[in-house]
Amino acid sequence: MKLLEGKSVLVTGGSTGIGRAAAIGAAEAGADVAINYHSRDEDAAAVVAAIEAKGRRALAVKGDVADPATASDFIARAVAAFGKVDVMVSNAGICPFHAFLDMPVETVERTVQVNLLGGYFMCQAAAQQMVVQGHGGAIVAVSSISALVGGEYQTHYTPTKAGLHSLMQSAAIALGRHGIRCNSVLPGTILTEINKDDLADAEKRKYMESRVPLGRLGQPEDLAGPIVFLASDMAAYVTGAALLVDGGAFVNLQ
Ligand code: RM4
Repeated sequence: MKLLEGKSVLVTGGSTGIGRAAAIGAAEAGADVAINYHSRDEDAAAVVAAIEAKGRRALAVKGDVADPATASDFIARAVAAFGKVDVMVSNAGICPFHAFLDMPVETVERTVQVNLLGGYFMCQAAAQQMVVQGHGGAIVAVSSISALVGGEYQTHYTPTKAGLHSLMQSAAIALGRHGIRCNSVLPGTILTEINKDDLADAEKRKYMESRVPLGRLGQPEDLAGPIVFLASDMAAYVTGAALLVDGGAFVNLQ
């Protein structure tokens, strides 16, 4: 029996990076998977093909998570395709690295809208559907090590990741009576589109690598197992929790 056999799993920001790895990992674990994506049509189609190649049903729905209507549309389309929503992986996020003192207003607003409000609307819409279905569910937010530590060029971003972590804690309380579990993963530095430019600086990349006890930066696939676990019945008594997936970076201070 696979961990997510027969489940309907939704992933936001599913065309690349951690979202893509979570979507394919969920399909490998036996789930039908719907992805939301913002703009990369070809990448989204490739994820759909990868899921179908595993013998599972797949759906890609385009939309900007900053718009609350995207969440209701995504849920409705997934229900039309698979009949239900069992798991929401709220992953879509941006991090336009920028200094604090001259951070443009639009950059702050967009980052909060996508990362925090987008996550809020998606999790809320998924929870509403799960409550109607009446058989519980699981929500996994892709927060970050940045929920716990700062970043000089991430003053707009770290509060959104702390916010997602906090959202899972409050939602765990609000939804426990419905059998809906809410947890977050806190990835460290994972090599994806979000930090490609930032890590193009060879010195910075080397420094970041040197901070990781396991000796390497993360790959998106490093998140698939932890996300599938939290989404699955193996984590039936886990809610309101946050799981660092950072190669040990967070504890490596002294
Ligand atoms: C993470 C952490 C990583 C960075 C990403 C964008 O939380 O700060 O180092 O690459 O955010």
